[in-house]
Amino acid sequence: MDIELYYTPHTRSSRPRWLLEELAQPYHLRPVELFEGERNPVHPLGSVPAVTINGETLIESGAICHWLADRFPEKKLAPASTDPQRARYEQWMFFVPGTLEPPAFDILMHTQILPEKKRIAAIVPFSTRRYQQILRMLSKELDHDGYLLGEQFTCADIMLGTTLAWLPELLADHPSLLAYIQRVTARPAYQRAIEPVHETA
Ligand SMILES: N[C@@H](CCC(=O)N[C@@H](CS)C(=O)NCC(=O)O)C(=O)O
Repeated sequence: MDIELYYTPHTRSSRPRWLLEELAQPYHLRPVELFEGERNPVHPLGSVPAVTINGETLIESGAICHWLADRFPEKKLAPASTDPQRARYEQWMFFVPGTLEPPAFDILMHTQILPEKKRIAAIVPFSTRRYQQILRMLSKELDHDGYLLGEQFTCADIMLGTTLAWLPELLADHPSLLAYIQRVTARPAYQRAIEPVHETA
């Protein structure tokens, strides 16, 4: 399988890069200098990430991860469709982009990313309340030494771990989430996935 990942560090493209490292699947990194104004040439909106797999382009970090994790069942990063854990896996794969991301993204946009004069201050307390409500729920869910599905680390942990890392300062009151983040980011595949980008042939 020939995989090219269009990638900008510190964006949602960390998700497929981390997954590809967990899968030990060779891939070519195609750096996109998004923060310098470059657009992603293979994404219809110019965004990252995108992958091309044997020449076919796929966008949406969640869809890319979901699809890739299923392609390599022997790596156990996604329960099989017949596995009783599959329903919970799907729940978390959709929970992250559907429920956790929106308030986190609004906080980031209106405190860090948008130019100051474009930020809307009133959004921040509203989204912070919602985000903290979700973090309290996740803290209970992860009040143990494992992962979202228990002992088995899965692609859902990549979706969650990358998103919680956007706003580390908001995890301060949630020791179980701090411990979880430390646990998942200590993984060798994560460490490889944050290495500086070198375009590959
Ligand atoms: N839902 C999409 C969001 C893609 C997205 O908005 N990516 C951001 C970086 S995290 C981006 O490229 N922003 C610049 C742009 O879209 O112009 C995904 O998960 O892949």
